[in-house]
Amino acid sequence: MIGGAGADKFFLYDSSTQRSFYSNFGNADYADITDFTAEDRIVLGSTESYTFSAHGAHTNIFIGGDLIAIVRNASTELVQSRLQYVGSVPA
Ligand SMILES: [Ca+2]
Repeated sequence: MIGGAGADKFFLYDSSTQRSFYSNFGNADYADITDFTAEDRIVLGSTESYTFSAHGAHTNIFIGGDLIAIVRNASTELVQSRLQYVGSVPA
C-alpha cells in the first residue's frame, strides 16, 4: 500500500463487514505499508485486539498471532500514536 503525498488513511478494517483485512491466512497475507509518515493514520477495528512489535526499522501489527500489516520504516511509537479506531464495541 502506498499512500502518496499528503495525509493518508490506511484501512486495515472493513467497517461495513466489521472484519479486519488480512486476518485469515496467517503470515501469508498482510498489508505492506511502505511510505507511512506522521501525517498518516492507520484505521483499525475497535472490536479487535491488536499487538504491535518492532522488527528492525519496521513495525509489525498482529491480531492474535496473525500478521496483518508491516509498516515500513516506522517505529511502534509513531504507529501507535497515529491509530484511529472505527466500529462499535458489542454490548
Ligand atoms: Ca495475515
